[in-house]
Amino acid sequence: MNKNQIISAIILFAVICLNLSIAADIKGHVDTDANKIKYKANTVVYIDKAEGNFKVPMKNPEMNQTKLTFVPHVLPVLVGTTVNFLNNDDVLHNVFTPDACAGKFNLGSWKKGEIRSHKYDKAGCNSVLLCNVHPEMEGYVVVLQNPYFALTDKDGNFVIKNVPAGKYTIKVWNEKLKAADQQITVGTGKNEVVFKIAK
Ligand SMILES: [Cu+2]
Repeated sequence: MNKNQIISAIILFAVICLNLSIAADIKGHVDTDANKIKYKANTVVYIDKAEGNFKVPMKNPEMNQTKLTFVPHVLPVLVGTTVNFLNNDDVLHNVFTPDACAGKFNLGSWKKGEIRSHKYDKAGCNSVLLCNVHPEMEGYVVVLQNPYFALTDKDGNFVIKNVPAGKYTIKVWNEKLKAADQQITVGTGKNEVVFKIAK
């Protein structure tokens, strides 16, 4: 390499490093009408599509059956993730879903302290979880194409961490309510989004 080639290579390397390092958090909240504030929590906010090869978490996320409820009520996961279903109650529980995109599985019934698992391999699948022992039990698994998602807290606040710079469509999923998609350019400005969720 001559001197110019070396300088070019150094500049190229610096530009690549700079690009890789530009990532930002997207912050915001969901708003709704006063009679629907309970739906502010458990809303999934997510980047619709992002490029990259994403790794599922080393440790399988857990969906618990505790005091006759699914905890968390809503579990967002990256496509390819295996979810562990753990019974924490003294009674038998079952887990099944009638949703085709999740494979209409029925894991059977099992007792306290035991875990059964299911792998979610279809992005865009929003599936309900039910228990055939307790018809009132209901939970959800939301399967996403990329790891840039967050679940709102009880006040509707969320933070999506470390989103690479770029233009994205950002969406919400809620068990009952909807909101219009929005466009966001990460890497410039404040990276804040407010969604109004409604019927
Ligand atoms: Cu049950």
